[in-house]
Amino acid sequence: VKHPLSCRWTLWFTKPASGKGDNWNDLLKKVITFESVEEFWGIYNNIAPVSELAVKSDYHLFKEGVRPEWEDPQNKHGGKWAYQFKDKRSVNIDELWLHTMLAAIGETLEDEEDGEVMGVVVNVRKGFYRIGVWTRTTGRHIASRGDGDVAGGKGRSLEKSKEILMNIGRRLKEVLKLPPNEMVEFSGHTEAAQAGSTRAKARMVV
Ligand code: M7G
Repeated sequence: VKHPLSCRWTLWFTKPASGKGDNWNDLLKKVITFESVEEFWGIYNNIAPVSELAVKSDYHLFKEGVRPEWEDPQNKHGGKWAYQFKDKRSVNIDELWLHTMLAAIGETLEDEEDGEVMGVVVNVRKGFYRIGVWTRTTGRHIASRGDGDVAGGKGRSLEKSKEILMNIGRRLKEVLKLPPNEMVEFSGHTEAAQAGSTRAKARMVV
C-alpha cells in the first residue's frame, strides 16, 4: 500500500563548481520526482546525507513543476525564510534537514489552502549550513501596479498575506528547534538576485 502525498515533489541537487566556467545552470540537476511517503523513504535512504556533501552543494525539494530558481515564473514574486547554522560541528544537520523535508511534503509548514510553500533548500557552505523555505509571495505590493494588490496574492489583503508568511517562518523556527532569541529571516528573491547572493537584507524576522 502506498501513501500518496497531496502533491508530487522533485528533489534537485546543486553540485559544487569544479572550475571557473561552471555556471548555475550547469550545476543544478533534477534527481527524481516522487508522489508517496514510501518513495520518499526509498530515495532518502539511498542518497548522501547533507553532512557528507562537499562545500557549495545544495539539496532542493520543490513541488513538481517549479524550478528551485529565482528565475522560475512561479518564484518571480517570491522570497524565502532561512536560518544559518554557523557552528557546523555541533548541529545535527541531517536530522534538521529530514524534519524540514517531512514538514514540506507533509504540508505542516502551512495550511493547505495557503499555497505559499514552493520548496525547501539546504545549502552547504564553508562557514555554515543554511536551511530555507521558499514562498510564492513576499507579502508586499507589486511596485509597478500600485493598485493595492499583493503580488500573486490570490486576492488576499496585505495583512492576511503577511500573516500567512509569518506563520511559515514560525513553523520553520519550530522545525529547526531554534530558541526564541535566534532569528529566522525573510528576504525577497529580487533583492537576493540584486545582491548576487541570498545574504540580502532581511525584511521580516521571527
Ligand atoms: P546562494 O546559494 O543562494 O547563497 O547563492 P550563498 O551566497 O550563501 O552561497 C550562491 C550563488 O549561487 C549566487 O550568487 C548565484 O550565483 C547562484 N544562485 C543561487 N540561486 C538560488 C540562484 C538562482 O535561483 N538563480 C541563479 N541564476 N543563480 C543562483
